[in-house]
Amino acid sequence: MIKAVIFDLDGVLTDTAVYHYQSWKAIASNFNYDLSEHDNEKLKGVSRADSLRFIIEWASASVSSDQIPALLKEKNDHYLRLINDLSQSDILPGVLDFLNLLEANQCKKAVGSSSKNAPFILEKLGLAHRFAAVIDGNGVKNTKPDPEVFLNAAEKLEVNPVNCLVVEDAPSGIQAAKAAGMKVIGVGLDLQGADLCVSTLTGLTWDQIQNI
Ligand code: B16
Ligand code: MG
Repeated sequence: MIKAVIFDLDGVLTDTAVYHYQSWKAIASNFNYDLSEHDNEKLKGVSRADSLRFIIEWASASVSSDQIPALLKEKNDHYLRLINDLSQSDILPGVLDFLNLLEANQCKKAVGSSSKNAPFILEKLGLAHRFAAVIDGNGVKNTKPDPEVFLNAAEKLEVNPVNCLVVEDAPSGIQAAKAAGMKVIGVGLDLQGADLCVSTLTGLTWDQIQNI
């Protein structure tokens, strides 16, 4: 029985992936590396610091450890400029109806995101008040694919992990949810390991959720 749903943020509640991509592309160009969309897929759900590590490795760049904080700040400043105009109109299709469906069935709701900008983005979207718990990149030691973010959310909601359903768009997040012992809906194509794959949350029913 599903008693709680834990939502990933970027790629599930809103599509900020394109802004992460543009910001990382600018950072990668410092290393003369042309970051492809294929590369960017591998960064979805991955923390800011780990994403930078991947890009440095792909670019075979030599970057000293004291340059890292400035690069992370440059990336985030760029990203924050791009998401400054985010609003309720940027909530992905089906999300509001799905939240209403869960509320009508007394199902608990949380956010489990790798993003340190999650509280800011939820405010911009006007969704912050819809979740009983928000666990994000500020509150975990180990980010996805580690299960910590989802286990913390389940603990905060006081729901056993086996009664939790995660909604994710990234392979790292699906791995994290499975490692937490939870069911997963994958939003997007080719999401291996998800119990159910959908292109959007539109039209999902309470029965479907319970029979995942
Ligand atoms: P930030 P999610 C993840 O959010 C993004 O998918 C990933 O691309 C990003 O690098 C990560 O958050 C960290 O984000 O730089 O804002 O702290 O998909 O787990 O909600
Ligand atoms: Mg995501």
